[in-house]
Amino acid sequence: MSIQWFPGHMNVTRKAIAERVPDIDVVIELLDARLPGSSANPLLAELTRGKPALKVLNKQDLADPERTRLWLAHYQAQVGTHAFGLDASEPAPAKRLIDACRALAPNRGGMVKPMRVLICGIPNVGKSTLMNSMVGQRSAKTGDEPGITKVEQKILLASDFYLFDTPGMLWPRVSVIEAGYHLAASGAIGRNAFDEEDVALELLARVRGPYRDRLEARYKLAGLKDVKGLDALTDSELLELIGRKRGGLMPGGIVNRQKASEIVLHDFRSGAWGRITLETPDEFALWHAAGEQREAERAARKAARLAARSKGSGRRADDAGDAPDDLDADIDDDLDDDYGEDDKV
Ligand SMILES: Nc1nc2c(ncn2[C@@H]2O[C@H](COP(=O)(O)OP(=O)(O)OP(=O)(O)O)[C@@H](O)[C@H]2O)c(=O)[nH]1
Ligand SMILES: [Mg+2]
Repeated sequence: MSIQWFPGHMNVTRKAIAERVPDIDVVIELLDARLPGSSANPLLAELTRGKPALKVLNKQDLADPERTRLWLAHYQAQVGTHAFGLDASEPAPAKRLIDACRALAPNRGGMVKPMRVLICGIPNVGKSTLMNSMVGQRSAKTGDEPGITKVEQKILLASDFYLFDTPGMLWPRVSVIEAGYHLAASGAIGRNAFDEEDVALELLARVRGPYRDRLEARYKLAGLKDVKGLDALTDSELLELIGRKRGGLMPGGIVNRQKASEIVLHDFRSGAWGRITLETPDEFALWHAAGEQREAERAARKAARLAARSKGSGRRADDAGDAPDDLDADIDDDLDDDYGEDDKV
């Protein structure tokens, strides 16, 4: 099942960014250093195409330094892309960022041609925190949940330098399934739009290989006598064990899987497992290719269905205005693709 979250206010943000972009000199896209590939918004890439851009891997303090190096090298190798790691809550690196903006748009500056910088990225990635640290004061509201910033905010950094903070935005179809889980795990997706247990299980599956020692240390799993070895546990059994260890028990000794899942998500988000990154550039490239393939197959299925239907009714496949039964079939098809046959309601 894939996780999707594109509520109406994000569509409003999309339009607002599209309107603002012509007047922008540099775009700063904040990525989450724990999930750089998954947090790169393809919709933003489209909206800001052609503008000098800086990719900032934020929350670096929570990410695996080794993997951050891989991602920075990956982005630096791309023509026209400038990337660097940052911990948005620290004031010092803000100066680096301001200098980088000035270098990208050297013809801007002074009262007549002030620099205009747009800060954008997924919800909860730290846009407002970064803006505050660049300005050197708490101008924008921040908070540890997605959707804190509701409307674009313009702030004067210096008399010749404006910053625009934008509300977090995702994209309508997250075709990389792993990306949906990683976004949910990071706190970028509204809590009603995903199942915590699904996400916790996927998260455990992702980290138990490369970061096994962290899980063992956090939940004191090494050398347990009463359970089979950690490697022999399924993800579901591992979740139960964590619930048991962390007091997630209900009467009768049954593990409260919801509570166990919340513990797992909280521990990841707060950095209690140590510095972890969920994906490498190579892994993400494979997931991305699989996502593209799925999208292509989906588009082909839809085209074939429309062609068959228009043949039956004598209408052209690209006729505008589907009949109600066509619409139902389209929605059914989307549900099958997004949620699988079994999950359809
Ligand atoms: N550890 C860590 N936490 C950070 C960093 N940057 C931001 N945060 C925290 O992440 C949370 C979200 O920060 P915001 O600045 O509100 O994020 P935003 O991108 O503006 O979020 P929306 O406006 O909801 O889209 C807050 O709890 C911040 O304190 C960072 O570099 N490291
Ligand atoms: Mg914000």
